[in-house]
Amino acid sequence: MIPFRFIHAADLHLDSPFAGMSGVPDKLRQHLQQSTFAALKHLVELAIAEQADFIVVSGDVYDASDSSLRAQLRLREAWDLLGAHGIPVYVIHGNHDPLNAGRLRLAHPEHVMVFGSAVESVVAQRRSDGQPVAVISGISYPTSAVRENTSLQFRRDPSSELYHIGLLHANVDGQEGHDAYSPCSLRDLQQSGYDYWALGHIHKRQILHEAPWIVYPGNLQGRSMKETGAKGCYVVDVDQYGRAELSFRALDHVRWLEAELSITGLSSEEQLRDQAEEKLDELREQSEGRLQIVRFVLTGRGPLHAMLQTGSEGEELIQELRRRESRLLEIEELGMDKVARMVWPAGLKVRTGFELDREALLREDSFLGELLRLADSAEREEALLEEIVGSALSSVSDHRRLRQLVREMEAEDKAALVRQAAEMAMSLLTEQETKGGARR
Ligand SMILES: [Mn+2]
Repeated sequence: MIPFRFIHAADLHLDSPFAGMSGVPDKLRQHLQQSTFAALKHLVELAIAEQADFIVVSGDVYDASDSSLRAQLRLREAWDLLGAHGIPVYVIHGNHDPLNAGRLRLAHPEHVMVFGSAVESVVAQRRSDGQPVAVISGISYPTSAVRENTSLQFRRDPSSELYHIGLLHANVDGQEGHDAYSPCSLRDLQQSGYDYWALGHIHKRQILHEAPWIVYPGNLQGRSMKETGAKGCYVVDVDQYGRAELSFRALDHVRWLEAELSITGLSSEEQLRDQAEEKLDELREQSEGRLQIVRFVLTGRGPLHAMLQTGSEGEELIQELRRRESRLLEIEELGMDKVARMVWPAGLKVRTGFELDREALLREDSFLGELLRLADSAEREEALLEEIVGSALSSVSDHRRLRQLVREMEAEDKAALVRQAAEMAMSLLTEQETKGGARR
């Protein structure tokens, strides 16, 4: 086999509207609305820099079937730039941008192959010498809802020694949160004889199987709090033995994330605000030039818990933090970069608990009291600590590396584990009792 390199991307959702973001400054909204285009630009730049032999795009190029002219023109611009660098693109359409969509039919440049509504196969070449390296097969959605298992239509060419790549926009094994379009099982794909399934549709990045590779790269740009973390594509290197190596590359222009903030040990709202501001500044340091949108998840237990139950206090905190972030927009010296330096607080999730009287619980004649007393003793008696940690971690003893890690743990680390477990048990058990009604 001849070594080659390709890029696998999916779910570009170009020109996503980002509706429903309330209280966002105009500049930030514009930045958001540009984000899917910026991510596409990053994809093109990456392909050029990495000298990829080709790119595969596994559906949902556009966000809406009546995609804007703007989206089509920007895509064309990106394809043209790739064409100028001699990089072919293989594309399928998905449920968001089916073939029957009412968009204008811009002719595709020659180096862009768009698959039709029945499985087609083409041979891709290595750019440096034109040698054939892979068979690429794909199928597009003719309409927005495909209910049959189209993966069964893919057939490996038995006479071909080339690496086989299948492009499919599908829900494998009925993953939640996405329509069950083009439903198929992992087994269907494993048994197909294909070497790499370039999937799209599920926006969460995941490698379902290695050799054959069954891969969702996730979408190129997160679009809401449901799509947190780094978003991008995979660069895939196939070596002379047909072994692939995948490397994820972040391409997102805006990043959505959740940040945990503990109220344990805090006694005033002012302290909570200070902690939140510190967290925002910490995130800003790691921004790498990306606008970040963050939702705080408040955890821990303490006096602030009761205050946070009213709802309005949390909302006021968020407003206060937004006001502080908005001030960045007024600093002229930052120029165009100021939006990218923002860490916008999108909201608050309250997962806190009321303060517990640990001392009283320790004296209590109950399961929880017994459990806390045991945890406390374990901190003082090494043999007991070893016994508890040993039995709790027995399930990892089959794994050589994990077993080694457990063996290397200091007594202090083990005690911390037991302490954490006791805290967690305390939270879970008391919460259950509170939900269930009367607490004795
Ligand atoms: Mn999609």
